[in-house]
Amino acid sequence: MSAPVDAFVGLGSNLDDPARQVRAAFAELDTIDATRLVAASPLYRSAPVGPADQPEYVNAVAWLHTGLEPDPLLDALQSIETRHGRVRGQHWGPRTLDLDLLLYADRRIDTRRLVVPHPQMHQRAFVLVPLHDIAPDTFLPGLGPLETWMNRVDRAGLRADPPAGRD
Ligand code: ROI
Repeated sequence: MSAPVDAFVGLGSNLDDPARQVRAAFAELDTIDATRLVAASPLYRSAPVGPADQPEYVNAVAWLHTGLEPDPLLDALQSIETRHGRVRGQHWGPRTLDLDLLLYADRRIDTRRLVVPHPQMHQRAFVLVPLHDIAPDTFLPGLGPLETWMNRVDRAGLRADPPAGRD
């Protein structure tokens, strides 16, 4: 095991009480071996990217400190997905829980299994906005400051869950 590093995970669900899936997943991320949940972003409702004939998503981002290397961390994420009843079906289809490794330390990784930074993260408001909530100074290796992408991304279709301004 190596010295702990920062890693960021994108959470998404659009089946079987999505907000419950995402909240439970935060707690499970904190139980991964040699890994601690540093921060959990607010939850957002987002219109589906990809096929439109599926329910809207709940999305969020988790900040982890982990002593695991990327591959064992990915194994742990996939086992949490499986426990949530994730079935790999239609490409870009609905899912009970999706856990994407977005960022791992300041590394760029490109293997058969894993591409980090996550290839579409800089174009997706449902990733950028919750990431910015918990870690605004983040730098995306090979892509530049998070702030730059925040200013470019289209936020239509994304809204806070629960909506702000009510208590
Ligand atoms: N769309 C939204 N809004 N949120 C997601 O998490 C998400 N995940 C996916 C696809 C199907 C691409 N669309 C999504 O995997």
